[in-house]
Amino acid sequence: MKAFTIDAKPYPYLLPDQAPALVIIDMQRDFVEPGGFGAALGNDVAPLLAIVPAVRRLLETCRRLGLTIIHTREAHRADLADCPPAKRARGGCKLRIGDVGPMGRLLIDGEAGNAIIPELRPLPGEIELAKPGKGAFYATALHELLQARGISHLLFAGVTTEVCVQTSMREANDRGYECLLVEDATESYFPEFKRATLAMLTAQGGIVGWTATSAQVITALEARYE
Ligand code: TIU
Repeated sequence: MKAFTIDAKPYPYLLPDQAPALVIIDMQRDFVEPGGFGAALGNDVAPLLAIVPAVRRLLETCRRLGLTIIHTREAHRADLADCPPAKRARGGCKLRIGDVGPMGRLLIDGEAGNAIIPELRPLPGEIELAKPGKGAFYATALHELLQARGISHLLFAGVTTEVCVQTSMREANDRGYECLLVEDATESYFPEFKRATLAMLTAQGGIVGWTATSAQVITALEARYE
């Protein structure tokens, strides 16, 4: 039988019988729109909005092919019980996690700014996970949800490349998942950090995993699971 692979770096990524899950990290208004947490940290959010069409194409393909889809949000409880004081204090910004910004309380579950952007809003049946950390496995049920579905391969997209995406991919790698980051479906506030992250994940024979473009991923997924 033909082996189906994604043309990826540093070498082809083998697609298993049990399709990978798509994990979209933190495409929430807090990071992608002006007036959110990302902007409060002093960042220009415009580069992050630019990846939305690529993430959307990937999401639509995975939906059509029936893949498991996971959307995460970096979110804290309204009472901040799950936000370490050190995380809240970090950066010494005027607006901190839990403070009221133009889109409601920053990084608080249920606030307007915490919602996933409308273009990528989860559909019924897709998993939406609030996560209190940078990594998607920390203090969430993600590992158990994936294990229950027999999923061993993860395709990552979302923001930001070197913070929540990279942390989540490293957590997944340590738990035994075969991880691929979709290059044009992830972005950083710092272009040089994105470049460095893609390079370090795939260096040393794919020490953390693989990267490929959304076009390469979509072509291979359609060939394998259509
Ligand atoms: N600041 C930054 O680059 N990222 C975060 O704080 N969270 C995520 O990456 N989602």
